[in-house]
Amino acid sequence: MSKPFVYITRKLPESVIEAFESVFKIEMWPEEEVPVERGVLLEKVQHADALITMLSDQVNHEIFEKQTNLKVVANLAVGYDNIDLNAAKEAGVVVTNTPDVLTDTTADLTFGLLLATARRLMEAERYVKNNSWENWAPLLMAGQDVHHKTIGIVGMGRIGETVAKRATGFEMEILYHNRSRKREAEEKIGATYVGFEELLKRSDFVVCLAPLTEETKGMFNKEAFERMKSRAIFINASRGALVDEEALYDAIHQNVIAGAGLDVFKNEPISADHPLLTLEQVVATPHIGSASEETRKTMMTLCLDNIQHVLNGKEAKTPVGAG
Ligand code: 8YV
Repeated sequence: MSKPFVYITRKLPESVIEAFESVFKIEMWPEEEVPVERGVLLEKVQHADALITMLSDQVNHEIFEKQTNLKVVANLAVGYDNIDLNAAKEAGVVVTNTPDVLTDTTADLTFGLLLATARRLMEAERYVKNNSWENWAPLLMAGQDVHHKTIGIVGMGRIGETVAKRATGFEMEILYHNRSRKREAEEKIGATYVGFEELLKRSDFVVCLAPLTEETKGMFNKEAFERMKSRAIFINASRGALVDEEALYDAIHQNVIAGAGLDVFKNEPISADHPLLTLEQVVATPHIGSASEETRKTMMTLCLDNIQHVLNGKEAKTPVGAG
C-alpha cells in the first residue's frame, strides 16, 4: 500500500521530518521564508491526504473544493483564523492546531515586549550602537517601572493566564477581561475580572491576547485608546486585526497613550515605512510569539502527530471544533 501523501506549505527542518518519512510521503514547498504559490497549493491539495499549513495560507472554499482525499489540515499555530472551519466541516476535513506547546514561549515573548517597551530597551540599544552615548544624564533613557504596576489582560486563555503568572513575579496587580470568567485564575493567580472599559481605565499595561473573531476585530479603536491612561502601554501578541492601527498611531503620536509593543500587525509582513514603525515609542517584532527553536520544532512534530492520528482513524490530539 502506498504511503499517505502529506504536503507542507513551507520548508521545515529535516530533523523534524525524518521521524515521519517511513510512514508518509512528504513533500514541502522548498522555501522557508516565501509562502507557497497559490497555484502550487491548489494543485497539491488534489492529491494530498493531509496538509500542514501556516498562518500565511488562506485555507478556504477554494482549497476544500479541490481536495479529493484530504482528511486533515494541521495548522502550525494555535490560532486558526486563516482556516474556514465551516468549509472544512462541509468537506469532512479535520482541522488541528498547536495549543499548549507554545503557551510558555508566547507568554515569555509577550512579557519581554512589555519590559522592552516600558524600559525603552530597543531605543537604548540604538542609542548605544549609534554612538550617541557621550554623557550620563539623570534621566537618560528613563522608562517606566513594571513592578507593582497594574497589568490588564484582554483574553484570558492559556497564554493570558501564563502572562498573568509571569506578572505575579513582578508583584503586579492583575486585571483581566474575557468572554467568560476564569475562577481558577482568580483563585490561583489572584487575577480580578473587570469589564473591558474598566480594564482600559485602570491598567498601566494593556495586553491583548484575545483570538481574532468577528466580535474582537478592531476592538482596540480610538475610543479604547482614549479610555487608557496617558502613561499606558499597549501590548499585542495576538492578531493585528484586533487593532485599528491608524487609531493606535494617532494615540501614540498625540500622547494619548505612552507606547506599544507589537508582535503582530494587520497585514504581515509590514514594511519599514509603516507609520507605527516611525514612532520611537513602538517596539516591533515580526510575529515571533512562539518562535523558540524548541517550541517551533515541538509544534511541527505535533502537526505530524495529529496527521498520523487522523490518518490512522484515531481522534486528533488537538482538534479544532467548528463554531
Ligand atoms: C504561529 C501564532 O505559530 O500560534 C499562533 O497562533 O500566531 C504563532 O505562534 C506562527 O505565526 C506560525 O504560524
